[in-house]
Formats: sequence, structure tokens, C-alpha cells
Amino acid sequence: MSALEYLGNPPIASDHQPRIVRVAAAQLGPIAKQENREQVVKRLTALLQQAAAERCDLVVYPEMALTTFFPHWEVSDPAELESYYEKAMPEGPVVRLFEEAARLKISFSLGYAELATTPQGPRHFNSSVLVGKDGGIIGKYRKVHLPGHVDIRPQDPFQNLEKLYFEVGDLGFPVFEAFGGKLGMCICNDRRWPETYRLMALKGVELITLGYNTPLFNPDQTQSPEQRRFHNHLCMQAGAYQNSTWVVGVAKAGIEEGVEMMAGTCIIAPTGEIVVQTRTLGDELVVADCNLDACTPGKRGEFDLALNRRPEHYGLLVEAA
Ligand code: CDV
Repeated sequence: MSALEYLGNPPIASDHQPRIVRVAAAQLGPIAKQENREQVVKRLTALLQQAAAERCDLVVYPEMALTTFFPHWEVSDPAELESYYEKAMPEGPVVRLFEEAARLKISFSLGYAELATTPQGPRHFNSSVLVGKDGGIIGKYRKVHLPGHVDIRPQDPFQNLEKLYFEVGDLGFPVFEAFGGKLGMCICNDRRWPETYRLMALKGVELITLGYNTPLFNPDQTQSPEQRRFHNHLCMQAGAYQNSTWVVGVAKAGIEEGVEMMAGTCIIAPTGEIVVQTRTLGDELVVADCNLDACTPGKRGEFDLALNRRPEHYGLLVEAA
């Protein structure tokens, strides 16, 4: 009996091909303010080529992978601020990343700062795209859970101005058909909220790409770096396990413009276990074969959401509390 059948699931067809996606988590070291797109795209391309040499299907890059994490700073020069956003995806040197990925027939997800031109005016989002092996965009996500503040805090060693520089994403938590399965995206602080994973799990998600830029210290919190590292993995592992999905969490690491960033890039199985993890604070690739069928025991077993969830009782529980 196979692992997929032990929970009383229907027998697996003998001609069933396991749906294995070979995933590369592409951690980035710091990106300096001075580093331009050209230079960053070179680094992304080197990781892409390494992933292709390792026969990967999908490369996952961090949140805002094209620039320094500018919400850490008050940017008073409007031209400088505008330079951090992409007005189209792809544009400029980023086109070459798309072309190289298409040439190598490798898919990727990429976080970036988006400036959308709409009839209502410019709109700013912290976004990511999932790009297919042909270089075409499969789907887009805009970060929903924006941490931080809108006011400048001169007493702090660095800022967290995401609420100032971005709007809350307006696309919900979509799930896309890819690799014979269902893929979703979320970004950084989204990983700390159970709703993020559950909303995608209700649509059957099997692999979530998740880029993050997380300082090892937070100016307004008292947690130790050890606790912050623990919480980083805790929320992603819980999200994977409780929703029977792969989670690919990819960090910006090292000291970026004086801010020490948390590394800990990892690929997490639907059991909640970390399968691979980076060891450095720089550009580094880790690879795992993610079998989407490994989501099935959980989805058909204890986390069969249709069978075992009790949403009709949750409202009553909230009122009684
Ligand atoms: N970029 C983020 O979303 N960072 C947040 C906090 C630390 C500011 C995070 O949850 O990692």
C-alpha cells in the first residue's frame, strides 16, 4: 500500500506519474542602495543558471529582489523613491532575466516593488510574479499584510515604512495552475498570518512561494534574534503542516546598509518538516524535489478541509468569547 492510500483514499492508478517539481530556493545576500538593476539581474541570472544546471523546474527569489529593501529608510527625494519601483514587468535589464529563463526553460517567482498606472492614478504595491518556463507571466500577487508604520521615527536605527510606500494588495490570495498542480504566492509578513495559508488551501494550494526581508532585530520589539529565527520557521512550518502544502521560504540575508537581515531560507514539506536550508548569509541556492502528491495524505486525511473544518461554528465561538 502506498503512502497516499493508507488513509483510506481511493487506490492510486498504476500509471500515475508523481508530480515532482524540482525547486531552487535562491537566497540573496544584501543589495546595496548603490547597486543598480543591471548588477542585481546579473546575480539573479547566476543563480538561475546554477538552478538550471541542477535541472530545476522553478527558482524562488526573495521579496523585493531587484533593489535594496528601501522601506528601511526615509527616502525624501521623489526621483530616488520612484527608481525603486518597476513600472512594467519585465522592463529594462529585468527583460534579460525573463529571456534567460525562457532559454533555459525554467520557471521562477520574483518579488518586486510595483508601480501600477491606473485611470485613478499611480498605485504602489509590494508584488510578486510567477513566470512560466516560456517566460510568460502565469500570475501575480500583491502583498496583503503590510507591516510597519507611516510615520518617520528618527529615534530608530532604521524604519519600516511599508505602510507609507505601498497600498494593501487588492488581488486576494490567488492560486494558479502550474506543474500539474496548484501554486500560490505570499510575501514576508503574510507568512505570520494563518489566513494566508488557509485561504490558498481552500483553493487546493500545493506549493507556496514566499520571499522575505526580515531584520534580525526589530526596533520596536524586545525579541531576541533566536526568538525571531524561531518564529520565522515556526509560522512557515505550521502553515505548511496545517494546510498540507509545500512552502518555499526565501530570505534576503546578510548586512544590508547596516541592517542585519535574517537568513534561514528553507523548503518545507507538507508534513511541516524542513527539507533543506541555506547555511550562509549570501547568495546561495538550495534545491529539493517537491512531490506535489505528498500533499494528498494531509488534504484527504486530518486536514480534509471540506470534511473536518467547522466554519459554521466559528462565528458562535467568537460571539461566546
Ligand atoms: N518585510 C516584512 O514584511 N518584514 C516583516 C517585519 C519584520 C517588518 C516580517 O514579518 O518579517
